[in-house]
Amino acid sequence: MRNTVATPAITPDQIDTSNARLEAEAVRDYAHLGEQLARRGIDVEAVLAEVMAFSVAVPSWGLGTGGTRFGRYPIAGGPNTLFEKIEDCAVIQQLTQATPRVSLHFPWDKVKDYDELKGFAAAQGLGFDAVNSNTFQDQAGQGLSYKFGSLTHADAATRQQAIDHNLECIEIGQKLDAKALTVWLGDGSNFAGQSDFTRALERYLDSMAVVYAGLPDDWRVFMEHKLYEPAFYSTVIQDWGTSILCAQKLGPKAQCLVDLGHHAPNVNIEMIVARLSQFGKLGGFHFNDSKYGDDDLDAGSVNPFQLFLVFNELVEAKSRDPHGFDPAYMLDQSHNITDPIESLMMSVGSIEQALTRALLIDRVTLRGYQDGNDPLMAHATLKEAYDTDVRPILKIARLRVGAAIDPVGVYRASGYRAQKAAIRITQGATGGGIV
Ligand code: RM4
Ligand code: MN
Ligand code: MN
Repeated sequence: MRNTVATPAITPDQIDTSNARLEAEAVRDYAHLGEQLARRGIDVEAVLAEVMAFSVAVPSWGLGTGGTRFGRYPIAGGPNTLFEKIEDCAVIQQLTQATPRVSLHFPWDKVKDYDELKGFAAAQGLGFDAVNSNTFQDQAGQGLSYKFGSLTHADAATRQQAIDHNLECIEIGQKLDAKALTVWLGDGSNFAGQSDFTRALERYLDSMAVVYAGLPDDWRVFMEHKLYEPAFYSTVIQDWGTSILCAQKLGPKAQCLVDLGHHAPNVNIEMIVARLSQFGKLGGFHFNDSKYGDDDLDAGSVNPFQLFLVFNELVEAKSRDPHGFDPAYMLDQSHNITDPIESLMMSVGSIEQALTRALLIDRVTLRGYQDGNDPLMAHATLKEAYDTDVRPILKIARLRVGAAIDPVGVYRASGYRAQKAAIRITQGATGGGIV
């Protein structure tokens, strides 16, 4: 069921008119696929139910044209304030009905009145996901600089400032009914010898223990590892190994967050997912895609097979622990040459597609081939699922939840961005964007 909002930017009528045009074909394709899947022993309605229940959070910082460190190309009608970003998130939610939560980043998203913000979002059918702290930049008027680190800084007062910021994020998050804090920190070094690896990690653990102690009972803290950048010689939380060690040390509320772009090229990320979930430490996900580094490209746009393999592990983990396994799914992308609303909606589709294909894997047969040492047929079992065109399932799922069968088509036809261009100030193309 579509959740109805008072004054939607895209009217239900616009969605229904477009759906009415596409429905008959989608229904036929779905029936045909259902028949094919039934021959494979799969109940298409059960798969559909899982796809309909899936949701992923949208990052506030993904709504503006993020750009690269070399520059930005803002679009006319792009959002300037958090409230305008929320408006854009509402469009994504209306058209996909799969993104009911927004992930905020502080201090970027600080506002005067969080009740007002919560009400504004709720009126548009939106709530809030994990809050993100930022100690990787200095803010105007900030007392102490993070140039040489934040939570791991050699100076105790600087560490305290970073701790206080994280505690403040928790406080704000509580006002917004968020249930998790994500900590990604840029701390590291640019020169061999600049930093003592062990002492830096000790300081990290000491700082995080204070942040951890500030978590409400029903909250979690996610530690997001990243191989390099902005530090180019060493990073304190550089990989999942360091991340899980710290999570284990801190306690049960501490878990690891996997951002798909935060690994060396060719790293087996699906295996990292398996390892973290086996030990109950997979807390969350940042979906995006990459070719070389933390490229923040649209999810599934470079390597959809990898995304499918990641979802294979997620579906497997869920089947082992249906009630306990509950990672926070979020998008984390930067859009420089596309309209962020379009990119984010396409990404939601790619993620749903990967999930759907993973749900088609015949796990009993796969296990048989694995244990019978038949690598070729084990792989063929995965490929059978991956090679299935699941788009009819996605279309029917959208239809049933009241979303648009063709979100980008309805969005373009609505003229939303042009309407916003008439009332929003278009920023100049200055400065670098999010890296
Ligand atoms: C980082 C990381 C974080 C995000 C920032 C903006 O590379 O992915 O999740 O908060 O970028
Ligand atoms: Mn991230
Ligand atoms: Mn990143």
